[in-house]
Amino acid sequence: MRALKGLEDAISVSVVDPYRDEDGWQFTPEKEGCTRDHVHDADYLRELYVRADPDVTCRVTVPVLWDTDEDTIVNNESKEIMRMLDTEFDEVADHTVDLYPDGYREEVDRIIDEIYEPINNGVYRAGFATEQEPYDEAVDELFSALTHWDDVLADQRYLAGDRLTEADIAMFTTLVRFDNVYHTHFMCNVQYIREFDNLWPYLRDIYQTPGVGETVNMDHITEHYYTTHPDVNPHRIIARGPALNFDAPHDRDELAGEPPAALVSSAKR
Ligand SMILES: N[C@@H](CCC(=O)N[C@@H](CS)C(=O)NCC(=O)O)C(=O)O
Repeated sequence: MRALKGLEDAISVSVVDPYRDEDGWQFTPEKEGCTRDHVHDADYLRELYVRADPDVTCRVTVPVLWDTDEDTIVNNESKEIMRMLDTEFDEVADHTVDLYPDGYREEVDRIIDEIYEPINNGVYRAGFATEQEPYDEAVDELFSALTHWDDVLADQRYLAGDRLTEADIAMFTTLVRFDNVYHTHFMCNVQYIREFDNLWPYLRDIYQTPGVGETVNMDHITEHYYTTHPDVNPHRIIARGPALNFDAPHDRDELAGEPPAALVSSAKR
């Protein structure tokens, strides 16, 4: 969302080490693709949580949106941060892009809610299940939801119809990790996304939307999941495949709708 809105100059991004040990998220700028903490040069993310609230007892999670004026955490819930970046920063955004447009808002909220439990959270419910029944239930719900959206996407370019919206970003974050991580590490192995007729081209379409693909670091994604959950993968071996070509043509532009004009023109500049 930061890239789609052109907020790179207004909001810096600090990238933690994808490997998280018992001390939690760490800043290791020497490692490929990682950065220092641009705001306070902390070694661990928990230092920032404590700075925001010395009595903090919550889990130390990413992402975090930090307010440099107030010197505190604004929010650590990704869906809410996504909405804030989309709707609250237009004065400092480089692109005139609105992914929560009037006329679509109810539908966008409905879809974000509808995909959260079976899809975004469903992969975690399957992967962290410690009994057969909850695993089966999560996998059933996950694949029936994916099949439903695969059908919907046969006739429309985006989840809410002909416009790219926040709902697509919410779906994208799960789909882009799916075949390399959730399929194998979280045992969501009924089908790969690349085997779905519409979800796979749709995933490539969102990936190829100017600004989006550059934010995906598949090495970080795979290192994080395969090395950080010892209960699930005690030997921390990183599964290698599959090699997906997210840049392959997708032909979704034959359907009604197109990426926001401001993105297309800024990509051509
Ligand atoms: N509600 C949060 C959950 C974030 C979350 O669980 N993040 C994971 C990374 S995938 C994390 O930081 N986990 C660390 C932990 O649970 O200790 C959101 O979706 O933004």
